Amino acid sequence: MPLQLMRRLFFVSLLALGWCAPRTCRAEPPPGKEWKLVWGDEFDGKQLDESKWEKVGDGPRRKAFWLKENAYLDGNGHLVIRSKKDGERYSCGGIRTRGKYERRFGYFEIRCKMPDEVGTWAAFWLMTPSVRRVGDGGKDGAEIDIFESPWREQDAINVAIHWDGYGRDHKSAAWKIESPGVNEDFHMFGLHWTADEYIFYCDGKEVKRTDAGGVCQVPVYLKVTTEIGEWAGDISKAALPDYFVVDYVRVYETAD
Ligand SMILES: [Ca+2]
Repeated sequence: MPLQLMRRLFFVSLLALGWCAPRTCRAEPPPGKEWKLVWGDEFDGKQLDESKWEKVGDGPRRKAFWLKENAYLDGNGHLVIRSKKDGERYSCGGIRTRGKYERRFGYFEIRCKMPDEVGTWAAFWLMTPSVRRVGDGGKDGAEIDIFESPWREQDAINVAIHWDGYGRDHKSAAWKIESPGVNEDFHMFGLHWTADEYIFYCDGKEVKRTDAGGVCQVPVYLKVTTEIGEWAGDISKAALPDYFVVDYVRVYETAD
């Protein structure tokens, strides 16, 4: 068979299997509803849009630091969150919409590529100060982890809900979700949050449905971060700098 024909057959079969190029692969919100894009950031341009986001830091975070300088755009349509070591100090960073964009309910999605090294975990999460209110479960405020990725050497992510603070009364529900290939290339992680339940998605596929804690009924802000901590393994074994790369964050609501 001529080489050209073989190549063509190869790509045709990839298309038949649903393969698409990383930059052009676009998820849609869950089927069965009419969705409207109401907020988002494609991270185009050279400067982070600070009308939408605030950089976290500068300050200690767990045993490392969050520094503003570690969150920046690469000029090619991506947010980059860097983890690095200066002398003995490890740092990483992130962005959040606190005081700039807060909402309840809807479909929240990120498309991103994990860091390469052990010791850092990437996350897309929703947060509100009222997560600290004890009583009334998570209805009066919850931390909703759309995905956390502490496992460089396992094909899995974590999804979780936390409520009633982080002290004596802290409660949480978490699930380890098997996700083949999650540490390679770009992937989409989504949450459909209604008044009655949370539905988590990975690459457009439902992976968890829950109302743990009682579903949060108050507005939250969005956070995209990297953290350094033992949960993610031993940072001293990491080749730094390392990068968490985000293609977009989008929020949809039902048209009705
Ligand atoms: Ca509560």
